Amino acid sequence: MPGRVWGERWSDSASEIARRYMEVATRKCTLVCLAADRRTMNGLFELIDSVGPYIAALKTHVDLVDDWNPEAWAEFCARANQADLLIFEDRKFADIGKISRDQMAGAYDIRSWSDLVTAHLISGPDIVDGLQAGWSDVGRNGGVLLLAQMSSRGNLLNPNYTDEVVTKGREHGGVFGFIGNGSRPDELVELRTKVGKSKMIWTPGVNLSVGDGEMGQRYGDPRAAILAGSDCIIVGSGIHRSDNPAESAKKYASVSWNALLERKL
Ligand code: S5P
Repeated sequence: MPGRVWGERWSDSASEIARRYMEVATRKCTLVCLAADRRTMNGLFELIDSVGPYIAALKTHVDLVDDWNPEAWAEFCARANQADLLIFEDRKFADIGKISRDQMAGAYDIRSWSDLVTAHLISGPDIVDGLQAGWSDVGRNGGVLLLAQMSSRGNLLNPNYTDEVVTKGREHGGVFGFIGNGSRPDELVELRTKVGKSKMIWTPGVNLSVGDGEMGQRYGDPRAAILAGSDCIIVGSGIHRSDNPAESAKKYASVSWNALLERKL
């Protein structure tokens, strides 16, 4: 069934986690990853309970939760698993391989509950091996999303840098895919051409209302992002700041799913 909607992304994918994502997305008819950027554990629980059915993955910033504690976090991850969600820690690792491996442990112990993490390739390709070693240390599998583009204005990820990231990341089995700029569909089309068919592109910087966000965040149309080659829209404020997060999540789910079906035709 996922093969029918995902086409070559399914048939050419060598990543177990990418297949898991495509299966969850197909089961729930949504290509939404919620950026759960709330700063209290209660706020996070409320969010996951209301929008869980309409999203396929949950993106966290574990270090911005004011009242974080290991017990509450374990409960949060258990609820995410019950809700059939991949857990994605957007830690944006950037250090040398060995330190990145150690940073997967530490107080937050990211390796033990994350399925996906983000990394910059600025320090070189060993970071991917370091992060993969982190998961191996606890007998788990995970996937790395490399930042190939960013949605924030004035960022330094120029086209040459993007090319380097894609060239190195495309061949690495530990790379699940790339973060692309959801606010610029034309740039996404180019990114998809460079990446080819077999790896994921996930895109922040999307919102159904027009205009840009705070502090240099740029937004684009979620449907346009999927049609341009994105496999998942990462939505934060558009859901967690709305008056009715469940209704908003449902809307993003249907827009994203319909765009995927349209892309196949
Ligand atoms: O280029 C990027 C990469 C990421 S991962 N731009 C981003 O905005 N993000 C993340 O996506 C950011 O850290 C935040 O959690 C989310 C966007 O949230 P929103 O509220 O602007 O939708």
